[in-house]
Amino acid sequence: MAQVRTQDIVSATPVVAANPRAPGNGDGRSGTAVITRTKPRTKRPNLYRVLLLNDDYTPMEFVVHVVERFFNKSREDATRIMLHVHQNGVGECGVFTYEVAETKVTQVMDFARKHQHPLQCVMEKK
Ligand code: TYC
Repeated sequence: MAQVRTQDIVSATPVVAANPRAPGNGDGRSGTAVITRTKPRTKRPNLYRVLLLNDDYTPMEFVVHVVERFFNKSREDATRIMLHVHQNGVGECGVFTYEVAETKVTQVMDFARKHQHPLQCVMEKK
């Protein structure tokens, strides 16, 4: 039996309730025990790419601004991403958990609509 380290106990799910009818021994405790799972079970979140789609009308400078503003990219990285989308039709701005990706898409779409540009932003499960 491997040593139990408290930092490995990631779930308090009882997996065994030992000997529930054990007689009391006068110590005031019930005579039951709960064994918790000790195997580290890390579960990775599902990840989503946030993509920009090319169109013929949104100004390049607007797209660069969007990538800087909502994806925290430098002007140089934002320009590279914009040019990649312009030349390839689609490009990745970042990879996020579901709720963060959804928020980015909504922010970009709202901002584009407010400025009357047809820019499209979508998310795609990795
Ligand atoms: N194709 C656009 C233009 O020539 C620029 C552009 C780039 C638009 C990226 C959208 O996601 C986009 N003005």
